[in-house]
Amino acid sequence: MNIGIVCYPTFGGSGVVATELGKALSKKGYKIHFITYSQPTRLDLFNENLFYHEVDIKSYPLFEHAPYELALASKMVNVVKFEQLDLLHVHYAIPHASAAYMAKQILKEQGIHIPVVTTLHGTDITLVGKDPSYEPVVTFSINKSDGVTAVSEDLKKDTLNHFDIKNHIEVIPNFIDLERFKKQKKEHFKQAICPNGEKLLVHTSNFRKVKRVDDVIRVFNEVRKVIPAKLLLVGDGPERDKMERLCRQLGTCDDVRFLGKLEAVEEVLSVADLFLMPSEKESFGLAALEAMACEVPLLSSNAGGIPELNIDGVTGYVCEIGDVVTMTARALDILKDENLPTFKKNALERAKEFDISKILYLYEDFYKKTIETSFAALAK
Ligand code: GMT
Repeated sequence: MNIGIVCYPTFGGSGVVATELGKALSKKGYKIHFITYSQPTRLDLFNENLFYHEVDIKSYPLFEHAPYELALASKMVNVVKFEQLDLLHVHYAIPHASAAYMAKQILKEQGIHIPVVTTLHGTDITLVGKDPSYEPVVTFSINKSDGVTAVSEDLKKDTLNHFDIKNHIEVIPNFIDLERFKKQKKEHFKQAICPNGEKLLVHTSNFRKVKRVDDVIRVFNEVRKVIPAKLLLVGDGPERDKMERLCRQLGTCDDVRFLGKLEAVEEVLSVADLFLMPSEKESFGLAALEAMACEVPLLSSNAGGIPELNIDGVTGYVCEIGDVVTMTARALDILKDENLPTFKKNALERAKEFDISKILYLYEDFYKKTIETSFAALAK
């Protein structure tokens, strides 16, 4: 099968899921064509089944905003036509689903039928998509997709609650490559960061407001008043400066390190004792799953789909969004020497349930079903 994958090529979760999915499918013999505006960050593997088509967004002094959606739709048309694709799988509704609809209509005029699968990832629904400036197009393009998936039951529910959706939405959760994300022997690294046996707390995100990184820092500040601890913050984004100021204000700078964007995040996770995800919104929480695969328990909020991943009292704790006091108490409970090994073991066991080998076939089945039903509908 020849499949086109469209995604944001950046560090974001949707791009990671799309890229890892494409890589895994290519290893099984599918021909995968990535259609993105730059090389996806996680596209670190090359084989005879992987292809990359760059979307060339031409600008012109007249345009205040370069028309990405048009360049993408045109590229999709050409790739479908010349590479004889069987399916387009677009990740993130805005504007990928609507660009796919336009490409589909252009191809129809040329006698080519291309089934489109849209995967909803979170903010395309819970934040941006709901906004009146996008909502009509999002609703339309979800309804016009031949197949729709969402990464958690909660995201499916949210989509059905906020948009007038006629299509079935299949839930296919995020997945993890346990070959890559596993605890590595990095004791020298731990020794360098925690020379006196301090407990190590880690947070990774794109430092957007919804991630509530300030809660991470506040919880850490309370934890270190009780036990010796260090905090590593991985990633970068709009809130970073503010977070640095908060650390200075709280006097935690000596115990907090901002590491910026990292490719090999699994190396940091390998030495962590606790992962913090206090997000305001989170459709799934892929970053937390990556931590759990490296045997790191999770202290999280109860936002969105996180409780579908983090089992309260087993793999970590789930707390109300913004409840820093309870989060601190729960963090201290996990970090107790008598509790930590069990939480770590449970986190890994839970992560194994999302192993890519268990999720990949759900996408394969969904592709086959979507192609069949869309051609059957065409024949009617
Ligand atoms: O978390 C982000 O801001 C990035 C965002 C994205 O679209 O790249 O991540 C979303 O998709 C991930 C992969 O499906 C999910 O694991 C994240 O939970 C989801 N983020 C939000 O819902 C905020």
